[in-house]
Amino acid sequence: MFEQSEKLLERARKTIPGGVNSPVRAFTSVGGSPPFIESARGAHVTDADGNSYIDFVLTWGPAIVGHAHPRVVEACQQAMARGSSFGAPTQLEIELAEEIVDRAPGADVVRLVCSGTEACMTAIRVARGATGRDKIIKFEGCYHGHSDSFLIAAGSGATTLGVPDSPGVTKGTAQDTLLARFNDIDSVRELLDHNTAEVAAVILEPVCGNTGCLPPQNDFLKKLRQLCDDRSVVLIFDEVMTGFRVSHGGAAERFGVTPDLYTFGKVVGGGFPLAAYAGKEELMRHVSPDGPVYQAGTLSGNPIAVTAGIETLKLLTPEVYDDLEATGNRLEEGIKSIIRDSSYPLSTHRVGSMFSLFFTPDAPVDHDDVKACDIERFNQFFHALLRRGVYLAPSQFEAGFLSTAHDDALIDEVLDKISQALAQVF
Ligand code: KE4
Repeated sequence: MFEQSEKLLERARKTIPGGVNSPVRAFTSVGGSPPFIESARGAHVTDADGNSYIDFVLTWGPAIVGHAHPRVVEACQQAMARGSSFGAPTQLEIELAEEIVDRAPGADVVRLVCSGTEACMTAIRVARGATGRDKIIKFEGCYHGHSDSFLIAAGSGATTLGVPDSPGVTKGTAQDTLLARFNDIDSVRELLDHNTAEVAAVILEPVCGNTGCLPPQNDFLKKLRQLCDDRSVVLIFDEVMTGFRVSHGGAAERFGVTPDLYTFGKVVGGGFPLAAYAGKEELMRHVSPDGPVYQAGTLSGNPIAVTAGIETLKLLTPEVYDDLEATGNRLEEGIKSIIRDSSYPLSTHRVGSMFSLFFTPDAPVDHDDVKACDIERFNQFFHALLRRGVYLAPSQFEAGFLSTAHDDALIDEVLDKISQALAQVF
């Protein structure tokens, strides 16, 4: 079933770390070797052995209108014929910036970059530059890309400083990152009390997507907003995953809480290397050349990527979000029905068109809960589904995504395969 992919992996390992250009693709956590994908269209991807899969990874979120949407392909082909990059301002960048400002509550100014990592790295630089403070608070289980300030593990005590979570990250960097617990407002307040006036920003995924899909609970975002206001701390929503996915205006619109700064990625680039940071005028005017906070990029605002982003957002009308909500609900209700009928120790979370099936009976509230899942059984389930032609994210700690190409028939087919795969592993 995977002969060609296995050969390609062996060859790839010779010249690329782990044979992949991003670690999660290597299937390290689920075991086995990854299918090498050759093409994708709509809700399906096809690998080097000709196996076709219903795709719930959607290149980790961007393919919300399905892979290779004809409107996006056509627009990018035309843009390519006009030249791929100019290193100069273009009207297209204004159009995308205006669309982001129009959608994201409280966003006045936008800077386009090439990756979510770049967006998040710069957003905290803006907060630090604007406040003159060094420390940031992030949350265990939230991922904001691979810049040093975010590759940090929790210190020994609840209020101790962070420690490096990767070789190459310095202790000095780690000490400026504090770790709180998602959905636990007291853990944030405690860090702020112990680090009075040193904290520039709190950054979080408003809906976690990097420890499975974990929604905010008990008005967590509203309480966080109030706490940041009370302490004059910048609140940053990392909406690289949720932005323009969980609603027309992202999580900020869905949950009615406006951050001071945003980061966007994935959907906003329509599958091309494009991301953005954005936010309030008084903060974003600190960014060079308006202000002294430096950030730059050769391919920032690249016309092909911007074209893909614009075309994707044009397709994402309010009605389309209603359709995505209905598709997500169909999948969620189907999974809940399987859990009810089988009594398997499973639970699920969904926010809009992102979801997770957790191998624990009580729906997780935070990262610790997800770490307590039956990971081994998830891994068996993952492979049982893959062999049935359903491609979930290869980790219990990732979220699944739906697109406009996932119609009811596909959802019903997948629910049947989920039932079969669960029966195989329990
Ligand atoms: P990139 O640098 O990978 O474009 O974005 C980093 C990032 C920032 N913020 C959030 C909320 C994110 O989810 C991400 C990247 N997400 C992962 C998937 N969990 C990308 C997949 C990968 O690392 O290969």
